[in-house]
Amino acid sequence: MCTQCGCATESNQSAVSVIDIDVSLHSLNEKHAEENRRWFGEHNIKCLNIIGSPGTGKTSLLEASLPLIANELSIAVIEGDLASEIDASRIAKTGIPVQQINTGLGCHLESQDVLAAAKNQEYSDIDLLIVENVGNLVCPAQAEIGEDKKIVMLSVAEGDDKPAKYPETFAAADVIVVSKMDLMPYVDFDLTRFSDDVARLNAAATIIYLSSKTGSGLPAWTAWLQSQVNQAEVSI
Ligand SMILES: Nc1nc2c(ncn2[C@@H]2O[C@H](COP(=O)(O)OP(=O)(O)O)[C@@H](O)[C@H]2O)c(=O)[nH]1
Ligand SMILES: [Mg+2]
Repeated sequence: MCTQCGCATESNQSAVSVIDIDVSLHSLNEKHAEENRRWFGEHNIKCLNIIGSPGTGKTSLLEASLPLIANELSIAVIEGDLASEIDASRIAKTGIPVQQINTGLGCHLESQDVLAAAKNQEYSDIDLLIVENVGNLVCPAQAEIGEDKKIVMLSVAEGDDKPAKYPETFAAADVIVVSKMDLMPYVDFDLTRFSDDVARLNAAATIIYLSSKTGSGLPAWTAWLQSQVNQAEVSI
C-alpha cells in the first residue's frame, strides 16, 4: 500500500492489518469525495480532475485553451503540486481565477483540500472547476475528489505503452487527452497500438489528440469542456 495515500496495492504478504488500513483509508476517501460531490451539485459546479505524469502538458493545455472559452463559461482552476506556485502563476496570467495547493510529499490532492479551495469567495459563481492534480499516473486516479469527469492525459513523448502499463488509470478515464501531437515526427508513438490498447481497457472513453503548441485539436477539447456545462451532445 502507498504510505502517502493508501492507494490500493496488492501485497504478496498476508498482512491483515495492512488490508484493514487500506480499506478504511479508501472508505474515508470515498466519504470525503461524496461530500465534495454533494457540494458541487448544490452549487451547480462541474468539477473535472486532470490526471497525468509530470510534464505531460497539463498546465500548457489550460493556458492555451481556457482563454478561448472564458467569455462563455465561468471557470476556475485548482493547481496541485508538491511544491511551488509556478503553475498557479502561469494560469493567473490568463486572468482565470486559480489557487495552488501544495501537498508536500502527498502524491495526489485530497478531497478536503479541494473543497476548501472551491469554497473561496472568488469561486462562488463558477460553472466549471478544473483541477490539475499532482503529476502522477497512479494515485490521483484512485483518490476521487468528487469530480464529475476524470481526464487522463499523456503526451506522445511518453510512449504508446502507457495504457498497458497503467491500465487502472486509463480504465477510469472519461476522456483521454493525447498531447504534444506536434512531436509525432520525432517519436515512435504508435497511434494504432495506443488506441487498440485503450479500446480494450475503456471503449467508452473519448480520445482527444491535440497540441497546445500548434493549437491542433483544441477546438475538440474546448467543445468537450463546453458540453460539460451545457449538457450538449458533442461529437469528437
Ligand atoms: N512540443 C510541445 N511541447 C509542449 C506541449 N505542451 C506542453 N509542452 C511542453 O512540455 C513541458 C511541460 O509542460 P507543462 O504544461 O508544464 O506540463 P505539466 O507538468 O503536465 O503541467 C513544457 O516545457 C511545455 O512547454 C505541446 O503541445 N507540444
Ligand atoms: Mg502543471
